[in-house]
Amino acid sequence: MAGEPQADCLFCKIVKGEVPATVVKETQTTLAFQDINPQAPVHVLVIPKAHYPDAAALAAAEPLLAADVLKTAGEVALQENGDKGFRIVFNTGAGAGQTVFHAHAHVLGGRGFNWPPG
Ligand code: IU
Repeated sequence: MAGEPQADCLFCKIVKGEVPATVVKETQTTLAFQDINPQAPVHVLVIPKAHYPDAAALAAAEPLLAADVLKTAGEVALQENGDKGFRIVFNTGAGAGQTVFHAHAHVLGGRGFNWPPG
């Protein structure tokens, strides 16, 4: 069923505490933890605790939960990087570079970013 934990999902295992992660913020509906392979001085992943395969599926099924993810992302950016600005990235689909198919926001900060993105 939509939103249910998936046995083979790495981020569901992090939510359940079966795989360790460096958690920087937790809310009732979201979890934020350090990316294991950081691409910037600040690189935090924000996920809904419920399982949706990507951000678009999450927003379509549970728009308020998608908003929770964005809210937590903004709070984490402020917590980790002050008011210096940040980038939120949702890689959506393998063709766009998504490798973990549990919706997640990359919160990136602490350096400059190019536009258009690479
Ligand atoms: P992507 O947008 O699906 O490519 O992002 C997946 C991210 O998950 C990527 O930045 C990885 O470094 C990160 N990650 C992680 O933090 N811990 C892990 O055990 C694995 C991937 I596998």
